[in-house]
Amino acid sequence: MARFETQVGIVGAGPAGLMLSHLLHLRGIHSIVLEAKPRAYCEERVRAGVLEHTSVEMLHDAGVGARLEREGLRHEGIELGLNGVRHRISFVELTGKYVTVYGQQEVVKDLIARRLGDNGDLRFECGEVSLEGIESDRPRIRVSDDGPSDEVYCDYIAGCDGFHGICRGAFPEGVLSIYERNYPFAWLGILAEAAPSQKELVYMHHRRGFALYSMRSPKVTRLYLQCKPDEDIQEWSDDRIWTELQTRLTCADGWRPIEGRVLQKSVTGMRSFVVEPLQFGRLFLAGDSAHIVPPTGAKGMNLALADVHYLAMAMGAHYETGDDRLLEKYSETCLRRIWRAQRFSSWMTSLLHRFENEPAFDQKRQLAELDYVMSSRAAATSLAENYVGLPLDGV
Ligand code: RFL
Ligand code: PHB
Repeated sequence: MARFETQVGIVGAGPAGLMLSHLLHLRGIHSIVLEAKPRAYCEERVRAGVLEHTSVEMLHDAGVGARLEREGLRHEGIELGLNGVRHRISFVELTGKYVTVYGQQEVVKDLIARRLGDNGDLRFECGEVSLEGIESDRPRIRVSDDGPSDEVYCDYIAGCDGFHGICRGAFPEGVLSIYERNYPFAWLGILAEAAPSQKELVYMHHRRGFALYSMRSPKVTRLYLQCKPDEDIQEWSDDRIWTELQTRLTCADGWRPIEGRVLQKSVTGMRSFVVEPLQFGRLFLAGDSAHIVPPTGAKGMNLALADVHYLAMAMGAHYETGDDRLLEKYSETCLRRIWRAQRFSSWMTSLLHRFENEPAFDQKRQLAELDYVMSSRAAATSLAENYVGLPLDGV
């Protein structure tokens, strides 16, 4: 059995764990990151694509924004569509801000490269992890591989291990309150080798179900279709996917996505989920380990980055001045932003998806809501302000 010492033990090398490790390093705080999967898996997993204005600034300020600056696609608005008619919402005009399309795996690659460049301690394929002594002032992470287990002694543990991780489960029974909602649909997503046929994202409400047109680069598009929650991907040939995408996305003015080779396809469930509080003893949760939003508002990765921004600041105050007030308020500070993002994400989801078996009244109300957002500057400004991201100082 080997014994390691660090200030902060971080479980998970997704955007939350890696960014936390980097932000702590900038403050002179040592961390060890324990990741179950291989490095290549973390760097290739296709997930989020939209970075809020706030997240872009955070990455720049932390000195990890150079490639993002060069390769990220600046989007000054989005289009909302209703049965083939599009309406543009201009973020720049309504808020003075914009978002950047840059794949989550690119953020992860940049952070891994930077941590390793700074001699950071990242342990991929770490084996099975369990937590001990989170109520003591020297909690431990036990790591068991084939041989005898290792122990990582820490001042604090950060649970950045995503929704299916183990850290949330390490809270004693009865401490956590769970708030959740499941949706009666999922997203079938594809990555296609096809040039974007227009510059901005299109969120389309269609009578056959929601569709989203997005992209990753000047050569790769990313598209999603609302589907059944238990949809079998095997039943979706590439032809069937393209036909359905064209049916839902083709617009009255002739715009349609360009087709290309399907590089990857998957089905993602939709859920809203929050646990409270985010901290118990010396264990702090951040990112998807504490909350999930449906992807319609493009908030998940951004929330993960905001959590660790607050956590690094709070740990910084502890080590620099011995002031623990920010650590004590960590959960409350994050939850305010998390609930605002939950509100926005569930609102965008209910605005744009088709809810089968919904009373005719609610279907009419939904169409009136879309009409309102597409025709009122006040309503469009509210959408834009939330989409580009609320300022971090204002929580
Ligand atoms: P992650 O990225 O899930 O990383 C957690 C890491 O922890 C590891 N792990 C463990 N390691 C050690 N021991 C264990 N026992 C472990 N258990 C797990 C995992 O291997 C993994 O490497 O969580 P994190 O860092 O909190 O980041 C959250 C984001 O990944 C997530 O919120 C976003 O991807 C959500 N999301 C979107 N967010 C956006 O901000 N904008 C978007 O446009 C957007 N689109 C999306 C999305 C998520 C999607 N899917 C697939 C869920 C689109 C989709 C389709
Ligand atoms: C994506 O490009 O993957 C994406 C974009 C916007 C969303 C969700 C996902 O709301």
